[in-house]
Amino acid sequence: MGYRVAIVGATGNVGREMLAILEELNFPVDEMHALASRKSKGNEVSFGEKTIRCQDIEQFDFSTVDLVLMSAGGAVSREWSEKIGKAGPIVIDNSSAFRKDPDVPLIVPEVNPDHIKLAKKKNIVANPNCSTAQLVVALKPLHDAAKIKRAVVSTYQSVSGAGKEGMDELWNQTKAIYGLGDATPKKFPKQIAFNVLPFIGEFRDDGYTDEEAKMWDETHKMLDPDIKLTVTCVRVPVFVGHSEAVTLEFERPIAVEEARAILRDAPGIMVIDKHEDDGYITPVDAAGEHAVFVSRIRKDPTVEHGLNLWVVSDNLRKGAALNAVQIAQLLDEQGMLKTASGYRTLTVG
Ligand code: 11C
Repeated sequence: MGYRVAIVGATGNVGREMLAILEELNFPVDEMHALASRKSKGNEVSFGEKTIRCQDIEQFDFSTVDLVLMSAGGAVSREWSEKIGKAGPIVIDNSSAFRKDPDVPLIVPEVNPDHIKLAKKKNIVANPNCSTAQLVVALKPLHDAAKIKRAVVSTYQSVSGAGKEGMDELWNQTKAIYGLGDATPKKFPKQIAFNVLPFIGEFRDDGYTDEEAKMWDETHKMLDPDIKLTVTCVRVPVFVGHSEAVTLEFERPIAVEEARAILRDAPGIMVIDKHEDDGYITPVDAAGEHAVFVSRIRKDPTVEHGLNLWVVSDNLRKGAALNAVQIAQLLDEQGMLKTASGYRTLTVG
């Protein structure tokens, strides 16, 4: 017996990945519904061998499903997620709408699976921002080992973080710059092709962007509010895969070899760290993969107990769709998801 699942935003970059990953990981699905706004109604998406036609969210009866994966942006989540939760199913929400809500758990299963019980409060679980998800997977085992006091993070974020329109803009501008069309920026505030933009999201009054603030707010909620974290988020002309240069200062000594061994043993992490041409990871290598990759592990000699890392992951997968499906698996393991005929057997205590 499997679950009746609906995906809101099924035609977007992340919605399509959610469908693919539910299938790849054999998540027990009995019924799949693809939902979208009225303008995408009737569009088709694939789920395994099946083709599913998108239904209008306004016309859908959410009391007929067990699990809803939301990935249609903050405005749709703010309008719908609480209503859907009250109708019965558990909502895994990929937007920023509920991440700071104290009654909603924000979950990366490798980091804070114990927070999942809070999902009962509103029937909503929040999925973190892509750049935070990969960061906390890498920080958690090192924090457990030597307690991180301060982290300095610079991101190199791909255009797919800004959705299909972001990918189209990089593609079209790249062609246009070679004389095949209009290179005027539309999705991004400045030209992204052959360029680097030190700005993602919206400016706040303090000069940081909301993307930067999400990274410290979410890290504090999931991992430890005492970690001092400062961030610069940068958009780069890469289609898929976010990269992060991470500088860490620890309370206790931690050697490079020890950190490498800890990361190698940690869930969800793949260490690729050799001092040779092919001994590090790039976003092109990480695209389509499930792991958070860590390379370039080095001592930072400018502080007492410091390390530098390079962290890369597929932002559409671990940064969004994969993490959402892993949350669904966690809810299933914890016996927190109902099927049409009651709760499935508990598989984990
Ligand atoms: C980006 N990280 O790369 C953003 C996209 O809060 O879920 C994800 C925004 C979010 O543009």
